[in-house]
Amino acid sequence: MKLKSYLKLFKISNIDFSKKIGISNVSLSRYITGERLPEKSILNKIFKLTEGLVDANDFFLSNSPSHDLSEIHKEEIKKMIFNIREGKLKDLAKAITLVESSLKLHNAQADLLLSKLKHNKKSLRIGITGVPGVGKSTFIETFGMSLIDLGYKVAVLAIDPSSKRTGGSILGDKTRMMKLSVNKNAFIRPSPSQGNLGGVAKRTSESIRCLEEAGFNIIFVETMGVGQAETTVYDMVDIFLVLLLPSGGDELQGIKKGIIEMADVIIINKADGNLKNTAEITMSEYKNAQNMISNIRVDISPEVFLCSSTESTGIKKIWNFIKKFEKVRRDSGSFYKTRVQQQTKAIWRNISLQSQDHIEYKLKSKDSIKKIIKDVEKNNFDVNNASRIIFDSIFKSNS
Ligand SMILES: Nc1nc2c(ncn2[C@@H]2O[C@H](COP(=O)(O)OP(=O)(O)OP(=O)(O)O)[C@@H](O)[C@H]2O)c(=O)[nH]1
Ligand SMILES: [Mg+2]
Repeated sequence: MKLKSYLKLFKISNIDFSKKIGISNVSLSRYITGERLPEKSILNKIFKLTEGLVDANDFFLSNSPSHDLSEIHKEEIKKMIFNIREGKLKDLAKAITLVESSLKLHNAQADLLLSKLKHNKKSLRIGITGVPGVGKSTFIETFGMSLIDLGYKVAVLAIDPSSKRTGGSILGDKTRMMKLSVNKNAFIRPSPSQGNLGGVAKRTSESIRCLEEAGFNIIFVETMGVGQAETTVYDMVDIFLVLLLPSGGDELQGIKKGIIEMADVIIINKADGNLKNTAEITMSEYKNAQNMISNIRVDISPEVFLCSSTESTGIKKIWNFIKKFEKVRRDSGSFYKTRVQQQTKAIWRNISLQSQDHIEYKLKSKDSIKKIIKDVEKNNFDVNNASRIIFDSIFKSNS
């Protein structure tokens, strides 16, 4: 990063910094403005002092990949934020499109947008998982409508990197959530159609922030309970609901091992018609199998409920428990603490994502790297040395 940005970020004055590296304040200012280039020994000192955050390239290369937005683009974002706060859904949709986009300009605009959003401490983020067809969308429709009746604003996002959802995500979600999709207090955004799980997850957490800025106070994140996406969703929500079918154990239902242990609420859905009895048996099985349910949250234990999303039964009890869960965790401080921990996890998730992109798009196409790999293939070079050289070219640092 540029030295100027470093000093600003760490709130270090020019005078203090110049003293630390043993130069005059005037010289430092010249390095910062680019009027002069620091010599090797000074560069070394700056590198060490900033733990590698500021290196020689930051002085010798002009503004690396330009993230500078024109005034028009900045103005556009300002207006967008204003409109989002006014509750204009068109601007909200545009903001989410920016966040989901992979275009460089959009990324820069999204960065600016996200930097201006407040941290919403009042919203409740609810993760919902379960095998395809268990009734997640139908549950969200019924539950969401009852929350709107209570005065909440409800948003729905879906995470599914594979896009193998029944009926295609847009059509599937909107037809399963007919009433919500036309309600002015609801907003449904189907899963971004492509990308790896990490990428989809990053865009989902950023979309959550946009939704909260627009005043949506209940955010549902729907995901299928068969893949790896659940832990990712778990790390971006406040409470995690697992929907089950009225039959057998979770393994029989094809739900991934470990997901039940993550549940804050287990819901046996489709407890209606001739499945009602089976649903009751399934519920008592789960209630009695407390040892199957580990207690991740220290302040409140998970509970099991029956529900029919089509007949709208059991919804109230579930909401009461969710409210209790929220209150207990807010009172104990763990609610917000978990959000903070989730942010830290998100930082590392984003970094590993960017590293993957860097390797994929920048590194693999370099002629020098291609040559090293060819040499390894021809047995002229060993794997260990080759990986070391490539690794060093990513992380050029003494540390
Ligand atoms: N009898 C009964 N049927 C239900 C209930 N909830 C959902 N269904 C039906 O189950 C089918 C699947 O419902 P969805 O809500 O699309 O299920 P989903 O879990 O969102 O499915 P995917 O998004 O494909 O993973 C639909 O035909 C629903 O009408 C319920 O409580 N009772
Ligand atoms: Mg669905």
